[in-house]
Amino acid sequence: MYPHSHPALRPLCLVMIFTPLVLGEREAAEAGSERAATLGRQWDVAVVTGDKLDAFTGKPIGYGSDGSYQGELFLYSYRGGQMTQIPFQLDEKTTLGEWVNRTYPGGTDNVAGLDPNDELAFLTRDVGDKAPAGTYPDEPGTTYSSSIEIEVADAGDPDQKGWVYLIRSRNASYTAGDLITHTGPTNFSTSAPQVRAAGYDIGFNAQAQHADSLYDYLVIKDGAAHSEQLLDKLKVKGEAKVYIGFGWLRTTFNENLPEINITLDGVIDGTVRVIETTTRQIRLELLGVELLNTTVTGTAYFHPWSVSFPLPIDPAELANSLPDGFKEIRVAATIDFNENAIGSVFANENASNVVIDGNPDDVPATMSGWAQVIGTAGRMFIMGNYSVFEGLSWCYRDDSTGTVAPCIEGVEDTGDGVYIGDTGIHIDVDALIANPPSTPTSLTMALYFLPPSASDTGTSLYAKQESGLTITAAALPGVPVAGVYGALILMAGFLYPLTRIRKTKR
Ligand SMILES: [Ca+2]
Ligand SMILES: [Ca+2]
Ligand SMILES: [Ca+2]
Ligand SMILES: [Ca+2]
Repeated sequence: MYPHSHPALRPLCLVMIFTPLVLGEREAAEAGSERAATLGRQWDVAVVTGDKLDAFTGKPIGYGSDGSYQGELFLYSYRGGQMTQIPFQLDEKTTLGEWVNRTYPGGTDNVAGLDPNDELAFLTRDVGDKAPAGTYPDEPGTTYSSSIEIEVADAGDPDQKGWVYLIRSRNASYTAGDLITHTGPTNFSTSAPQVRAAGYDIGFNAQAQHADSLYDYLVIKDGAAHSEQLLDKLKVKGEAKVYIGFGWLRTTFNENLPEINITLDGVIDGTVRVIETTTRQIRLELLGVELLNTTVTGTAYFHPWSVSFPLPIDPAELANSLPDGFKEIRVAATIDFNENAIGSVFANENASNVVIDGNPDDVPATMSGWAQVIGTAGRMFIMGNYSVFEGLSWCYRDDSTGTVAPCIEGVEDTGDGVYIGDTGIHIDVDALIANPPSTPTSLTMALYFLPPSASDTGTSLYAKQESGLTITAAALPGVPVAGVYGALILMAGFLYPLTRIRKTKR
């Protein structure tokens, strides 16, 4: 390593090389005990609404028809003493609260520029240190005018925090990459849409019929390497008592019946999230009589390592909207794997070390806030705000012979016809309606897809989701007037009134 130095001197060379480095680190730690980023969130997307960024209200945040960012606000993280641009996106909502779909079908906000309900999204893993006042990026030829400091803290442990900087520039460009893509199609019946993210690919496989179905394709990625497709499919089973003229009849259904037609209403394909809005037209016919014909609009949020599906369930509203001729409704929504998941291990709050092997297990029906499936192909977590709702229970089936009773008795199983670690929630709609949460809340299910090498567990990830984030923002003073540019600006400031006076005199 040091061919010209005497062997006895080599340790000294090492000391000389490392001393400044060690001192540098110590200085940073001492000077910045409150300034170094400590937020331990690897997998989440943070969202800041425009009302917190009011110093930049009205500033351009638009995207070109090719998806390129055309706005004047850019997001930076301060790390290693430098401002570095990080992946971010700015999504707009209309005054009606509807997403402005810039990818498909394309539209514009009725309030131009940044306004209170527009959203800035970025990755929590990208937060950096607190920057000294007046720190701006050092990019040759790029000028910056002002900055908002955004602090992101773990609401459950406020000592864990980090910062990002939203900085205005008229001539900067977006350089931070794209971590997620919504693949092409806008028609579910003729194509196989997927979301391809840094941590996973999810959607429909090319062979299936899609318009009346649910996802059947999932790959958890580990870096660039793809592992096996893990999903049999997402499934829905249900039962209800239906009044048919002369009395009540128990009927059952799965996701293939009633008739479900999915329409893709809109897509925002950004760099850190994809927002997909769909309408499902649900039609149920029994003995030739149409019993139900309704539409449900849903929005799915795809992030680089997770997907969330907030279901706008207001039990009071649900009670009013149910058709009169229905009662005793139960629904189960589950994720069933294929044989590639065999050997993975399932656990939730009430069961541990449940090996997915196609042999039945004893998993209690007691509700759990989270579940995990961990195997060589990756780590999957299911979690939600289930604890605020009544009437929920856990449903788990592992049985490669197809003989175990389904979560809802008598409902024909879909997909490959066997259960491989089929797991999800069962909702007793009557109990849900009878005991509504004190404030209307969306039932949100989130799925995380992490590489096998991740150390997260259901317990640790769920605790973080439960506590949430506290985000505050503060406008910083403008760029200090300094150097040649400062002199030029000052000169221009003096000359401007003079030129005005001269013109007035003419
Ligand atoms: Ca708006
Ligand atoms: Ca706007
Ligand atoms: Ca994208
Ligand atoms: Ca199956």
